[in-house]
Amino acid sequence: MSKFYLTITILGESGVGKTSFADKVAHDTQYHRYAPTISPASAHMSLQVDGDLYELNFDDISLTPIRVREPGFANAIINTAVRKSYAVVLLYDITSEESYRQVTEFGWQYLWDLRDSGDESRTGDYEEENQSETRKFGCVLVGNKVDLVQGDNSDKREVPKDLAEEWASMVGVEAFEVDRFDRNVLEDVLKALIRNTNWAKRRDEEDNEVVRDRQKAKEENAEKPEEQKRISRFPALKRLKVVLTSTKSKSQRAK
Ligand SMILES: Nc1nc2c(ncn2[C@@H]2O[C@H](COP(=O)(O)OP(=O)(O)OP(=O)(O)O)[C@@H](O)[C@H]2O)c(=O)[nH]1
Ligand SMILES: [Mg+2]
Repeated sequence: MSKFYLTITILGESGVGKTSFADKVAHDTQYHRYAPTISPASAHMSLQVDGDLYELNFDDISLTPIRVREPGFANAIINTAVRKSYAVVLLYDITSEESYRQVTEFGWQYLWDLRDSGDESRTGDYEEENQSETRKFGCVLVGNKVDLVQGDNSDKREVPKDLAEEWASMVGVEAFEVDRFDRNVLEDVLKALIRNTNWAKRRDEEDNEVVRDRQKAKEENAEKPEEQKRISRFPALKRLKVVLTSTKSKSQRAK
């Protein structure tokens, strides 16, 4: 069994239940009183997935102060944490359409903008580092507080389940609905996230391999004499050269 370290970023508007999610799944505790998190809060847990052991660390990060550019908010630290993250939970509250819209529009854009602008390598928490060209990440879309729309309270739902599922499948992630009372469902979310993260990491490795191969070919090519360079740029030239040489020697023999 291999052991991996992974930091999971929980991203969403203030009050959607980021801290509650991490506390419930990591410590099986629930806080009923709302205490806004003022800096990235952390929780830890171990989870076995597909025969491997994952040591998980949670960073919960509120989108609201980033979005409204709250004065004094440590954006540089947050940006670096988000840019380096391999695994992201996009969390919204299913009783708040606004929280869904912000996380799927502003939050999604924010994640990709950081990757497009980031020039530093992500160190992540995976054991094998050196991911200088990595930019993909694992992700799940999670609607929280499903307990609030049960039975007679169904009219409190502001985000239809199929709307979220449609968006999720459009961007290639899985969608879930959870609440802070059912820890098993939260674990299922994490397992799906870890699998998606491993998939993203494999795609990154393949991309990196292509980049390395191209670089190697370029370097090798730079050392070759001019004629060989032309041939390696246009492999058809090599075949043509063989044909011409054999035609030439045939016609010489015929003479
Ligand atoms: N009914 C219900 N309430 C929840 C659930 N999850 C969180 N809450 C409540 O929602 C409020 C906000 O939860 P937090 O976990 O503090 O939210 P947060 O996203 O960490 O908020 P910030 O730290 O301000 O960004 C608290 O009153 C929680 O008790 C849930 O699944 N169901
Ligand atoms: Mg919080």
